[in-house]
Amino acid sequence: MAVVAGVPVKTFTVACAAALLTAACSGSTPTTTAAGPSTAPNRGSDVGVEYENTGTGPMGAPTMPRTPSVPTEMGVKQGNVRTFTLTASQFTQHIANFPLKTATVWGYNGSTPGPTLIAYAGEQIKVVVHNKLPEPTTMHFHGLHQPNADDGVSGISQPTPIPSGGAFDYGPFPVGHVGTFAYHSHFDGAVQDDRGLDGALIVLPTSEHQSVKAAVDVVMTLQQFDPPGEGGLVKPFGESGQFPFSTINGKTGDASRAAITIQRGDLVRIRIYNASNMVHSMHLHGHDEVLVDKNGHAVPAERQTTTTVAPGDFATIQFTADNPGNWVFHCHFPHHTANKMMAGYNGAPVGMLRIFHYDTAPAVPTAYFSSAHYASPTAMK
Ligand SMILES: [Cu+2]
Repeated sequence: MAVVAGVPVKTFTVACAAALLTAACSGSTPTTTAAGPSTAPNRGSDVGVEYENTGTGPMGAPTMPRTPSVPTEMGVKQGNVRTFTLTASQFTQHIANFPLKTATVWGYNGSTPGPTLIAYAGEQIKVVVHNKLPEPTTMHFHGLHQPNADDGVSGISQPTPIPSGGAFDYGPFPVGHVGTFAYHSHFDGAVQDDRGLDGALIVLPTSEHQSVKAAVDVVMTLQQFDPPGEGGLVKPFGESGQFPFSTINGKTGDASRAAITIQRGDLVRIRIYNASNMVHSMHLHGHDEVLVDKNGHAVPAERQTTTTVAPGDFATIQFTADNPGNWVFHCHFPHHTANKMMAGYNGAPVGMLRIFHYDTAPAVPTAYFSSAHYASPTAMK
């Protein structure tokens, strides 16, 4: 049983039983009469000056980010409020090709990471979370400047977590400045986060200088899992301490089914969110990767060969596509590129890796995206 600030929070199992009908508990049911837009101070309301003031020339719409293997969710816009609905539950997901294919995970709307939420600077967001997990949960908005009551820390800013079967409305609150952010559970995190309750949240500018507009904008959430066997429920940290399956967007490289196609001359943007327990060192072959943004704020452009991303960090890197071919982008810890830890699985050579494929280059061998990869004597190992 989880205990937060001395309070055994798992005792709340039914939404607002009569004995629990307190103001805090009433907030655990779906509401249609939520308070109006927050007037709380919001340090993030300096709507994205960094991005919007970078570059020169005409302004235009930004490129819509895409998250390979993961849905994009724009929510429903009414007035200035964009409402997202997320359901936390347990399900089976294709995470790898070898030596197992599926694992039982926790996520949102049937995906781990959950859908990438897209909002625009200047908007307010509201997130309705339904809990279909077997235990309580909460949602925290990571990197945003939400009001304290919407921070989702069980037992502190959210006295009563969302009970199993319940729901909770977070916001509306100002989404703040442009950048790459995230959402994740803040209840029993060493279980819930490690089972997959996380996702990316992107705040776009309404317009940006076209000279800095990316032709391709991809979101990559880094995760690691320890399934006990085919289809099994992934182990939380306390049971495991080992995370032998290193993934991007919930899949090993081969399980992603497709390379990311780019064209010569493209400016390619990669938004990285590290939702795992470990540092990753993300490396692109054949190009300089340029760090342009850390944790939602632009940084002086820095050319580098690897980008170190700590747990909970965001980093945005870019590269100019000037070297046609099929190029891998991967964590440079060898046991994360492959799937191997001190204990657990051994022999799954493709982990936290994706391929950028120029449209003029030979196709990536189809065997790479299937179990046949492992039988090939020339496969990457
Ligand atoms: Cu790594």
